[in-house]
Amino acid sequence: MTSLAHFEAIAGSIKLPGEAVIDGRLAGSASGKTFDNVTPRNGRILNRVAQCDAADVDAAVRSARRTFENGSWRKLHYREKKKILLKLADLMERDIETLAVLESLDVGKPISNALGGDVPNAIRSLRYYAEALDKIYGEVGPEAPDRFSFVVHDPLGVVGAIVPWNFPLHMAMWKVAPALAMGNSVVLKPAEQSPLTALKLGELALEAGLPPGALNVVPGFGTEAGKALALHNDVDMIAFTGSGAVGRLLMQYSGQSNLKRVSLELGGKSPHIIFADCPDLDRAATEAAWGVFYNSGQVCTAGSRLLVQESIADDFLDRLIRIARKIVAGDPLEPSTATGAMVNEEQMKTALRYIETAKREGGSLALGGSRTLADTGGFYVEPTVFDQVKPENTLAREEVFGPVLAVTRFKEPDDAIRIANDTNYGLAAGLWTKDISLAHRAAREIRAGLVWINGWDACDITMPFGGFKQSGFGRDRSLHALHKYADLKSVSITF
Ligand code: TXE
Repeated sequence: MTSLAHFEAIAGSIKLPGEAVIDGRLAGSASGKTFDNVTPRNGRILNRVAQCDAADVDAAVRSARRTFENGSWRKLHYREKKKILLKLADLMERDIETLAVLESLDVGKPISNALGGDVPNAIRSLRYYAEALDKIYGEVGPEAPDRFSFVVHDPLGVVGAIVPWNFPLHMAMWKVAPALAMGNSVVLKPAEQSPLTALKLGELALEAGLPPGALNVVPGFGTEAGKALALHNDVDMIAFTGSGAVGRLLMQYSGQSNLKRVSLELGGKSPHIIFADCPDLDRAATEAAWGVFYNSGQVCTAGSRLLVQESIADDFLDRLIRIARKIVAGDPLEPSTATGAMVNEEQMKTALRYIETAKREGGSLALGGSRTLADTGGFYVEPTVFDQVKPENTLAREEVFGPVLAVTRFKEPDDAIRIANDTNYGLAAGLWTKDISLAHRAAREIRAGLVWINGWDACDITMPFGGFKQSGFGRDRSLHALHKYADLKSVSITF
């Protein structure tokens, strides 16, 4: 069953989604324009997708607003809301292989990751918020002799979700599920590199019985569809995952339009610290390797800065490189493939440029460093490790978003904490030590939204996810994310 032929057969038989989902209907863009959707697997065009612009976005926002105002979703009994969202999760489960193949083709990620990670994680997120929506209580204010006061969570209205291409379905679900669970209507703008699973999600939502307009999906370019959504005067919030550059624009668009709320999950340059008393060097080396090479390094929490204490550095690097050598790039649809392609030619070229810069700045290339599988026409880069990277070097400061690890050696624990914090970012950090005091002290002193001790990427839907500093603000995941999609209303009854 789980062979390349099996997944190629699925890929060959699926009707690839290419139409927007607006007001409960599938439709091309109003202008009739489409864009080529290319697979990084081999650089070929997969299909043509509706190129939505301001007119389509406006139609989607109007529909979302109508649905919000008429209450067909917002005022639905919580039992019904829950039933529909859980039905959607069941339909995703039914179509799990299709969704996984779409994700693998669109992004170039190994099918084993899509099938074992992206899609089940998205389903889990949806179920979590579906199950949570009838457990949200308001508050009762302090008792007063002449007044009864209470606080309720009111949905915001129309939420625009602008999402990236590295985990397209999963990132979409982190925003769509809590926003819908709170009673909002949503307009989802997938990344132009990876629109397929979002479009399929829009179709499945209709099949599940979500009222027309509750979830609209407008594929298109950031500068057209994304900008129009973020500038729209009838959108109450933009929930975003993507680059810092676009995050800055979104805050400007908010100021230029209706002061809509903005939540930003931006990138990182996350430090992964190995102290000399690391409890398990092999496990730490495995997690340090996968922590940066998973999804070809295209992960906002990638542990792209390895800080290793000098006394164990040579030994640790040997172990890490032995593991990394086995992470060989291959066909994304082949079930045994360890790592796939980068999302497009541009991202590949960016990674290769950073590799050249690191060489120029004196980094010592310990593994990889080149494009691979070029004969396929796809966009593959070898897992790459640079030793002797100085904290001030470009590779230690800028997000590559590719399979490139910068290794820096440190002497004392305090040096590691200082170097870890010497960045504009603050998304994730990891550290390995047996010393419980050091673990707690470092976790407290490191300025990051996620700190993992003795295990990288201890991610779970129940724990908030988001950044400090220029990694953004606002949280995905957990009940905190639900509250992000609501305003607090204070109601007082005077006797
Ligand atoms: O991101 P963009 P790109 C980082 C990573 C990567 C870099 C560039 O470092 O190398 O960003 O990737 C939409 N108004 N991350 O260029 O442009 C766009 O259509 C409104 C980190 O792909 O930020 C897409 O849907 N929307 C990251 C989304 O923004 C606009 C994940 C993200 O694209 C827009 C991705 C505009 N003017 C990239 N311009 C993470 N935090 O995980 C673009 N978009």
